[in-house]
Amino acid sequence: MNKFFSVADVPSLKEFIEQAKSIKANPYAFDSLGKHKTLGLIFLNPSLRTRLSTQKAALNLGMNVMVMNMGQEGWALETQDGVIMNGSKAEHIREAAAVIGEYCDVVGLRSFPSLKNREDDYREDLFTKFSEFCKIPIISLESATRHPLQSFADLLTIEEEKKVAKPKVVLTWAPHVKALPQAVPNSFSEWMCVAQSEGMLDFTIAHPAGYELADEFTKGAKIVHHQDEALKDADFIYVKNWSSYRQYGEIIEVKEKWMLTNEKLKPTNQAKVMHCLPVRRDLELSSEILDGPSSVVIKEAGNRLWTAQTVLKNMLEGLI
Ligand code: AN0
Ligand code: CP
Repeated sequence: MNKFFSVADVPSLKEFIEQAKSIKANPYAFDSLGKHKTLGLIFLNPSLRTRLSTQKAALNLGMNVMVMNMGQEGWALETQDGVIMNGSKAEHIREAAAVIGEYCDVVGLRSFPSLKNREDDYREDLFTKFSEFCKIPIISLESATRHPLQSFADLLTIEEEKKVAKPKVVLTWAPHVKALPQAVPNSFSEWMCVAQSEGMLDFTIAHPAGYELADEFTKGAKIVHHQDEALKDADFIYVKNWSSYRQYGEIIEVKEKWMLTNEKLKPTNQAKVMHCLPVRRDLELSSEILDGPSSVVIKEAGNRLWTAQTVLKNMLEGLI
């Protein structure tokens, strides 16, 4: 494996889940696999979970890790070709990525979308260019359109927590004050659609009109505009805000109340509630749910470690 960018890079979802479970049961089984190998983690945006879980996963495999908050501490990067660099950008991505490739064996990159130009964001320009110029295996730590390490941990959490063979999984939109990327819901939906096609679960998306995700991520999902209808008999509810894809990056006013409460959980099948975090309490998700027995958000965040370790292990095996 030399690229982990989407579910398409995973040879078998079920096999990957089994590997993650086995690593979780025996975290140090491969603690020499990464000896003398260096992971570089490059962040253009903030992070708590992705940064710490990926770093810890690498340490469990015996790797060295270097972390750089490039958005704050690095030179401002020029990403376009053919420009005379007489403005504020001090370094071109061609040199910066190539140099990182000289120091590291594997690299992880986080780069959020601009939410201004849909075509540019969805072309994944930065990720594609970085990958081309660094010439080493690359892991997405959340790109403009996807967050695969998160989705993998989400699927592991569902597999561990499910009480029926084929649980009903619902992704529901939630309110927010800021315009957030579609990366997390795109990616979650993409992974759930593959899991559904392999008979692992049933997948429904609920969002207000105007918050449709791009079709390429939702193939096979049941999509409804009424949250109550979606929540009925749900086994898992995945809560997330995202800004509009159609009216790109905009927040469209929603009159109905979409924040999940204990009252809304009543018609579900004692659903477990998930969120990738960070979450804004009592805006996106009620504190009564976050502090109550339905929430699995901390376990879900904990699982980020085992899924990151699974991805790194597969990459290291490809380097030998
Ligand atoms: C980011 C997002 O929604 O993509 C990161 C989530 C992991 N969230 C925020 O910016 C609050
Ligand atoms: N869920 C997640 O990716 O969290 P961070 O943004 O803190 O890494």
